[in-house]
Amino acid sequence: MAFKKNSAGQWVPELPEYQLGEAFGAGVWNIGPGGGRFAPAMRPVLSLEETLAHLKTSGLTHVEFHDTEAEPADAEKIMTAVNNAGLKVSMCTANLFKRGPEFANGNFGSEVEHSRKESVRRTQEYIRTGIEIFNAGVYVYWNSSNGFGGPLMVNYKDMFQRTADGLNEVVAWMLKEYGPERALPIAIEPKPNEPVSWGVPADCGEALAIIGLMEPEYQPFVGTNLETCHSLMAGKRYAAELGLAAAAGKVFYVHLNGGTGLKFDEDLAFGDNDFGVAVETVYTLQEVGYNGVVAIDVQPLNTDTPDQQAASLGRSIRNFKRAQQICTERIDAAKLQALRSTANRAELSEYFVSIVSGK
Ligand code: 3MF
Ligand code: MG
Repeated sequence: MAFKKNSAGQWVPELPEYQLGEAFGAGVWNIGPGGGRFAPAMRPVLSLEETLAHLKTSGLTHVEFHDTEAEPADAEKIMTAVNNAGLKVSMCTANLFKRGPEFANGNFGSEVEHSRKESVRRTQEYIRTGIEIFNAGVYVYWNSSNGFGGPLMVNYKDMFQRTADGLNEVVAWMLKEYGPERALPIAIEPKPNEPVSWGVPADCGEALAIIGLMEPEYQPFVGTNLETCHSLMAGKRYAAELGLAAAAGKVFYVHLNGGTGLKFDEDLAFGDNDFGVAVETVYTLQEVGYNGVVAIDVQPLNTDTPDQQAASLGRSIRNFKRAQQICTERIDAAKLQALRSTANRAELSEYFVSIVSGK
């Protein structure tokens, strides 16, 4: 994508423009055999073409790749398959977590110089792929193993600054190689833990703080990609995190899914377990004026059969559209604002439940 200067002469991202709910994206990793440390694979491995076909028939318009699913050297060939499937690439992201031991101890913020250098190199390489081959909308930096595992394992002050410095180095390179007009918006995806005990940045606030530690000239090129479950894991309300990022002009992308409380990263379908969160999320996306791709980051349920490979994705989209219809048909913005101004929480709760329940 690109950046343009606003009337105040500041660089702002030219994000893909859609009607909210017109464009949905998902990573190829959202479909597949499943399985992990505590469950076996439940479904057959699919080819790229089969995966893309499942995405398309589930209502997706865009696809996301890690550089481990779409290596730079294979990107041209893969982009042909994406075009043949009638999809576009909304996001690309270097896998700085499941590639090798070099990232076991973090990435941009690591105490290990080789890890920092390799993180920057992999990120630059995939931003190049995203600009030159995928024509991606954004690049996402998920903190993943960046953080610390226990007492005094890192110099805390340096870790935060190093994470900002890694982003400085990537943005400086990107602007030199492509200029602002071709630069790819970089969205930080914060997560408080997993795979590391304390992830950095843990939430939206820390992501914005790290952007604030960057060189001022590079800050406009970095924003956020907030994920529902990650906010839940951080003990935050997702819609409030969206509001914070929006107040800073930093909602570059979103990852929606669902969870059942302060637990692990469940990556459940959006709206499945707390439809009220879905309604509040959609209304807040409307309130902050988000009109980019709505990306879904979910995992199949371990009971999903081979023909239910993309069931969580399709249900997430249907739940988003259900929530959107409720927002359109049942929320009177003026009445809600009037209730907010009275700070009458009983009335506000009554109104919200009447909206969600339709009663
Ligand atoms: C981890 C995630 C990741 C990131 C992905 C893109 C596998 O909890 O959510 O999904 O979204 O790596 O950065
Ligand atoms: Mg995610």
